[in-house]
Amino acid sequence: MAKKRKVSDIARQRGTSVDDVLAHLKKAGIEVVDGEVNVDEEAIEKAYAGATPAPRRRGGQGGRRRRVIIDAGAARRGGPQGGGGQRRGRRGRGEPREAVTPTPPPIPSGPVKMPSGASVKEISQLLGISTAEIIKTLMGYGEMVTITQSLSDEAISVLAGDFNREIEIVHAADEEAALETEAVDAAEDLESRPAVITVMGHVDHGKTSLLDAIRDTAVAAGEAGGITQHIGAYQVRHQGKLVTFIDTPGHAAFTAMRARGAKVTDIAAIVVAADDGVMPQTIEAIDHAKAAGVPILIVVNKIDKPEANIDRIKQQLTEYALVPEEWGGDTIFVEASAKKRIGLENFLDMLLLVAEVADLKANPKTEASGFIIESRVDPGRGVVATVLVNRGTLHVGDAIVAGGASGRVRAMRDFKGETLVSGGPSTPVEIIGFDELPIAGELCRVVKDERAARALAGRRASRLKTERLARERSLTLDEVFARIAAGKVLDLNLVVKADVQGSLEALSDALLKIQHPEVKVRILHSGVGGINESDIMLAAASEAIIIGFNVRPSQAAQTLAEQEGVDVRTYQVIYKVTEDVTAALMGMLKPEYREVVLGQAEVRATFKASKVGTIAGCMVTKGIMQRGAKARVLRDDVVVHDGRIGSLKRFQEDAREVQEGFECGILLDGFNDVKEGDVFEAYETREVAREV
Ligand SMILES: Nc1nc2c(ncn2[C@@H]2O[C@H](COP(=O)(O)OP(=O)(O)OP(=O)(O)O)[C@@H](O)[C@H]2O)c(=O)[nH]1
Ligand SMILES: [Mg+2]
Repeated sequence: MAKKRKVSDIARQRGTSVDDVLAHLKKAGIEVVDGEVNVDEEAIEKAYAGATPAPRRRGGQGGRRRRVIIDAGAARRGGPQGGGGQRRGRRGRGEPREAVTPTPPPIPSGPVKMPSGASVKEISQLLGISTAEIIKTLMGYGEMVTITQSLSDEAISVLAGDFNREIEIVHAADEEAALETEAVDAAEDLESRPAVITVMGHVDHGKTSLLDAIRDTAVAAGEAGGITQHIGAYQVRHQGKLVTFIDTPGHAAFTAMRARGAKVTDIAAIVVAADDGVMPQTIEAIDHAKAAGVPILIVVNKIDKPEANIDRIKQQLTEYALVPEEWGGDTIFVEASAKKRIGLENFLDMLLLVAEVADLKANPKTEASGFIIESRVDPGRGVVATVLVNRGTLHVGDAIVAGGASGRVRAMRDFKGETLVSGGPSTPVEIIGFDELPIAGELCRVVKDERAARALAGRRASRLKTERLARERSLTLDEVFARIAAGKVLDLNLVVKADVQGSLEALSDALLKIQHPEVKVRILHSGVGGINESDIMLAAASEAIIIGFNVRPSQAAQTLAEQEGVDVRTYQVIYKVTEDVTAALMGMLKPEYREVVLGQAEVRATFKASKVGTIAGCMVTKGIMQRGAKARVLRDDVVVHDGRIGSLKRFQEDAREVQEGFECGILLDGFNDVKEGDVFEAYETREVAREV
C-alpha cells in the first residue's frame, strides 16, 4: 500500500506552502482542498517531478488511479447538528489531465508575492536565496532564527531590502478580499436592494438617539453610561422602501467598528451635534467615509438646544470639502433633533434620494456573501453572528465560512429577534451555526457544503496562526532592543475578556496603545465570554491582571481568584478600563470606589404580574439580597442588565433583606426580560484605599 501523508507535512518538508503543493497536485489532476488531507506520497513525487506518470503496475486498464483520501474534516467534528445529513458523493476526481510540465523554480527577479508569516525556508525558495544566507543576514541584525521559523513582515521587508529584491507581502485578509471582488453578476440578474446607511460621528452627538427616534424605541437610554459600545444593525421602512441602518459607536476606542461600518455602507450619515460642532471622531468618520468612497450626508442634530449653531458647523465642514448646496457645494445637510423628533422625515427622504441616485442593485439569486458585523457567544444559543448580506440570499441550512470559522446556518433572525428562513441583499441577519467566533469584518460566504467550509476555514486559520506567531515574535524582538536601550523592561500582563468580539477588539487595541517608558502592556490572552477558571489560572501563573468588560467571573472562578490572589477587574465603560490601567502604570491610582458584592440569588421561576412587571422567584445562594441595592443580572456570567432591586418579598411580605439559603421574590427596576437560571448579583460601591 502506498504511503500517505498530509499535504501540510509535505509542504513543510519541501519547504514550500500548502498552496504550492495543492497547486502542483491540481496540475497533476488531483484536486484536494485541505492541507490536512492525506495524499499518496508517490502522487506527490510525480506531481513535483512533473513527469507524466507511467502506467501503474497494477490496476489493469492502464488508466491511472489516483487516490485521494479525504479523512480529516468530516470525521473530526461529526457535530451535534442533528444527523449531519450532508452526503455529497465522493470528492476524488479522475478528470483527464493535460500534460504536466515541470514548474520551474521561482525566477529570482521582479516583485515576488510573499505570504505573511513565511518561514525562512519559504522565503529562501521564493527569493531563490539560500537559507544559510538568510540566517546569516538576520544574525547580522542580532536575530537568531531557525529554518522553519516564521518571520514578521518587518523582518521579511528588511531581508528583501538587503538582497535588493522587490516583494509584496500578502496577508490572509487580502486573499479573502481578492475573492470578494471576483464575483461578477450579469446585468439581468441585478435587482434593486435596500440602501445601507452607516451612522457615524463623535461620541454623544446623538447617533443612537436618532436611530431610536426613527425606530421609535429607546435603546440609547439603556446603554451603560449612555455610550454605544457595539455596532447595531436595524431596518426601517420609509415611503414603502426598506432602509438598513448601521449604528456605530462614537468613542475614540472604536475606530475599527467605524471603519467596518464605512466599509459595508452605501451612504455615510455623519451626525454632528449642533451645540458641539466638529470633533475628532467627526473628522475620523469623514476620513473613513472618504476612504470607502461613499456619499456623505451630514445630519446636524440637537438643533433644539439653545446653544445650537448650525452655521458654525457648516463653516467648519467646508474645511473638509463638505460644502452645503446653498453655499454652492453638493453635500446634503439635514437638521434634526432626535429629542424633539424634528427633521426625521426629511432625513429619511434625503437618504432615499441619495440612494436612488446611487441606483443600488445586487443579485439576490445566487449564493450569499456578506460581512460579519458583530459576533458573540450567547449562553443559550452558542456563537451568534450578525451578517450583513451584500450579495445573494442566505438561507437556513447553507454551509458558511468566514475567515477561520465555519459551519452551517442553523437558525436565522432579523434584528427584532424574529425568525427568518432567508435573508437577501442589504439584510442584516443574526445567525447561529458557526463553530467558533468569526472575526468582525470578515467576509462571510456560502460554500458547497460543510466539509468545504471546514477545509477553507482550516487553511485560513492556520494561515492566521502563522501570521500571529510571526507578529508575536517580532514583539519579543522589539523588546530585546528596548531592553538593551532601557536596561530593563517590565511587562504589565493582562488577560482580557469581553461580551462581544467587537468590544474585545476595541478594548485590546486601546490597551495596547497605552504608552509608558518602562512598562509594556501585554495581552496574554483575550476572549469572548465570562471569566472562567482557566483565565484565573493563566493570570496566576503569569502574574497577570484580569480585565472583564461586560462580563463577570463565574462563582468557581471568583473563588479561585481569591485563593490565588488574582486581581479581577470588571468594567462596563471602555474608557474606564484604559483610564485605570494608565493610572496604575503611572502609580497614580486614586482611592477608588470599588464594588463589594453583597450576595447572589438564582432565579428559579418567573411570574408575570401585569401591573408591576416580571417577578423572579429566587433562592439566595450567597450572602444577602437587599431592597434598593444595586444589582446586575448575569446570564452565564455575561452582564445582561445593571440596575436596582426594586422590590424584595418573602411570602408576599415586603422584606428589607433576605439571607443566604432563603427564597424570595425579586423585582428589578425597569427589567422584565428575566429568565430562569439568571443570577442576580447585588452589590454596593465603597471607597477603598489603594494597596499599591
Ligand atoms: N437636546 C438634545 N439632546 C439629544 C438629542 N439627541 C441626543 N441627545 C442626547 O445626547 C446624548 C447622547 O445621545 P446618544 O444617542 O447616546 O449619542 P451617540 O452619538 O449614540 O453616542 P455614542 O454612541 O456613545 O457615540 C443623550 O443624552 C441624548 O439624550 C437631541 O436632538 N437634542
Ligand atoms: Mg450611540
